[in-house]
Amino acid sequence: MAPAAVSPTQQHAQLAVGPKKPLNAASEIEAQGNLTKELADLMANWDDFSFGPIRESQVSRAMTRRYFKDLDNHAETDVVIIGAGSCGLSAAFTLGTMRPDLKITIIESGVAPGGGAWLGGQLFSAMVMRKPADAFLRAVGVPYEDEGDYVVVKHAALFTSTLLSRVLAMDNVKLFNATAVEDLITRPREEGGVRVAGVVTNWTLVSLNHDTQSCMDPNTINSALTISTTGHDGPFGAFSVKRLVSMKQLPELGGMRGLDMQRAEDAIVKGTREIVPGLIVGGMELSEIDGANRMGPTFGAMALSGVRAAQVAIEVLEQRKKEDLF
Ligand code: AHZ
Repeated sequence: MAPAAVSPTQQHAQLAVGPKKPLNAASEIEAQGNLTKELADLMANWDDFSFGPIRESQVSRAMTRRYFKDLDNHAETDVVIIGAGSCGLSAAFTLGTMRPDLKITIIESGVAPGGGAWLGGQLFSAMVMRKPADAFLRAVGVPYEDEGDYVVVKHAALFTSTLLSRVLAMDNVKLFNATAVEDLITRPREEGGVRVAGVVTNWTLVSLNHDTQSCMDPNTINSALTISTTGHDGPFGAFSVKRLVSMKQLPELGGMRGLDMQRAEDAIVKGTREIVPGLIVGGMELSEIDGANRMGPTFGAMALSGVRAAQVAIEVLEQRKKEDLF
């Protein structure tokens, strides 16, 4: 008899499959595809199968030991990237690849990194990138169809998951997701104004509840350089540039303008720069400073703004090291 928890849909699915010839021998299973022998052996012997033993505290310690070691290690970092959208991840990939000696810390407020790059426009699947951003796809290893002046990735999630997996596999990169940047660390400069010297963080769920609880103080990360890629204005978006205005380091925001693909993409890539000492801004966050157009569902500028942000970061780090400014 089927267990009570089996849903009618599941029962239906089982019936729909109909009687099938079981694949028993590991060699038969392996021959069906490119499975490893190990996995084929497992599939041929479910009766003998069981997981290795575990005690709950082992799971707890396996996670917490690593997390707190990472927090300790990344309390002082070379580069913080705020936001793991298409621009932030492209910056992380470029910087992490070019400078494996740098410690890179990504802070992403969402549980799922990737920002607006899991879908194309209007929730459609395909992602369009205008050339020459196809060079970035080849560097990361994302397949695409060539349409002449632009290329199409069959699903935006293929771009984002491939880029994310390349970034996460890097030894010099740590992603703290579900963590929001709530403020910037600043130091006064002799010439006037401030230098950004790191970020102030909190669990995003805490950040979202400051209005409902008494003060819940944040944590900090000191960084030689910060790259902000928090996207255009929204509940968390355009975070750093809005904060720079409120601390009077920027006079005002230009405000993102209407959609113009042709203009918007060049403007974002060309405008990627250090906005105040210690803070580089890339991606759609820039459109809020510069009053640049939006481009909607074409992502080449996000990838190449990330590449440029990484390049600017390397130049600034070299320059400041020479001037002994850290
Ligand atoms: O969750 C945000 C997203 O993943 C994250 N983020 C924002 N504020 C943050 C904060 N602390 C930590 N205070 C924060 N993380 O930043 C990421 C931004 O990703 P995005 O995809 O929104 O920005 P992007 O500039 O990489 O790409 C934008 C792509 C475009 S263009 C466009 C249009 O023209 O309308 N719309 C989008 C989404």
